[in-house]
Amino acid sequence: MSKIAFITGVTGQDGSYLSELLLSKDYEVHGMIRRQSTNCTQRIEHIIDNKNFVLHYGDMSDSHNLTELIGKIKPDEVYNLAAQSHVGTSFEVPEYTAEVTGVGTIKLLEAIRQVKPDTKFYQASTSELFGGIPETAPQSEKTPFYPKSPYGAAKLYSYWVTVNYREAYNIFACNGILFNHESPRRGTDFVTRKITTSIAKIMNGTLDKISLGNLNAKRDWGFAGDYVEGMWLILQNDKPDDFVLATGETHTVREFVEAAFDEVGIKIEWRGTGIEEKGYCVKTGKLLVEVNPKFFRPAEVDLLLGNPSKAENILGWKRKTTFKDLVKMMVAEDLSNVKQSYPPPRNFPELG
Ligand code: NAP
Ligand code: G4F
Repeated sequence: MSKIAFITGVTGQDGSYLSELLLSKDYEVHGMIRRQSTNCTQRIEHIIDNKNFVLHYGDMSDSHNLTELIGKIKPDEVYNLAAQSHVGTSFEVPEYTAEVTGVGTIKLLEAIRQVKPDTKFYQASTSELFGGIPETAPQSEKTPFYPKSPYGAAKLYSYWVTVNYREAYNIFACNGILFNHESPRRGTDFVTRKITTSIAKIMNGTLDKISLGNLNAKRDWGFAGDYVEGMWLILQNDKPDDFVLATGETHTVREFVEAAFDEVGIKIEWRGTGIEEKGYCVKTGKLLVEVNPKFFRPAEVDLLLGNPSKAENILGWKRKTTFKDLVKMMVAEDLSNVKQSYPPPRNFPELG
């Protein structure tokens, strides 16, 4: 009998990679999608006709719908990936973020408790829980939490209700505390993909320069494809537990910019400081990167650097993709997207 998985957030970056992974392991994969007026299935288009892949309409704000889906699907494993996942946007829609990214989790856990309590539950927790306090780096499962955004605070609630349902009701409920993971499928309003899509447009002649916020922020960036394997391993462990998944390496946004331009043969020279800092092409002197304070956040997470030792020792998980290979993969894919389509794809990095 193949196992049955239910994924919320199946149309997102991680949902698409996780679906592929589980289908390759002969799972029957059920995914929840939101009804939208435009197509939201871009990332799963290639698997939508797979006979073991089933989509259901739903929303994290609708507890009746979640309860009905758990009853109908009777999943062995639930992966709760749905969220308003953009940290900057969470300052603009804090209440909505709390509702979906926070309270949505307890709606799903309650559905499991009431309808099918032997379901294994994975919660997409995040390094944003740590708040990037420099003295605490590298951050592990033992590092105290200090979220710095409505998103982080909503995820903190979800983290604790996951632990609580494990302790109170004996549900196999686990947190994956994942550090930033990226890919060619990353939303274009996150900084890495904003940089790589913008570089593709610059090379195509349809954009002059990239406007960014805080260039000094440091992130522990890995490849999403590696991280979904970790999610699956967390639910295959012999007991429910919480795990950090990270690379153990950190880079500034500035370093990501340099590495991405390097892939198209452009060396960046930085001049000026603070909001006057600008990046120029060493060869031509052309202005390619500027700072725009509109992308600063009301509170910032300065430094994320994870310690994945527990996952490495207990689950045998390890990231495979290096920082350089991740950047290479993302730039190459965006360059080929721009070449393939005319007019160039419309995305909205200016909102990120
Ligand atoms: P993503 O690309 O933004 O995907 C989010 C998913 O959630 C999308 O499928 C979205 O659907 C869905 N969603 C949003 N609001 C919803 C609602 N009200 N009801 C149902 N579905 C809803 O995020 P991701 O990068 O794949 O991340 C997956 C999860 O891991 C998220 O919970 C995120 O917070 C967490 N996380 C991510 C990272 C990272 O670096 N990527 C690190 C740690 C934790 P639409 O397509 O319809 O918008
Ligand atoms: O790419 P970001 O928007 O990702 P952030 O805030 O780290 O959050 C992501 O990772 C979390 C895990 O740690 C997830 F939980 C969360 O769901 C999401 O996937 O920003 C990264 C850094 C920030 O410090 C931001 O201030 O880049 C800085 N940044 C500088 N300029 C920018 C920009 N971020 C964005 N989005 N856009 C900019 O123009």
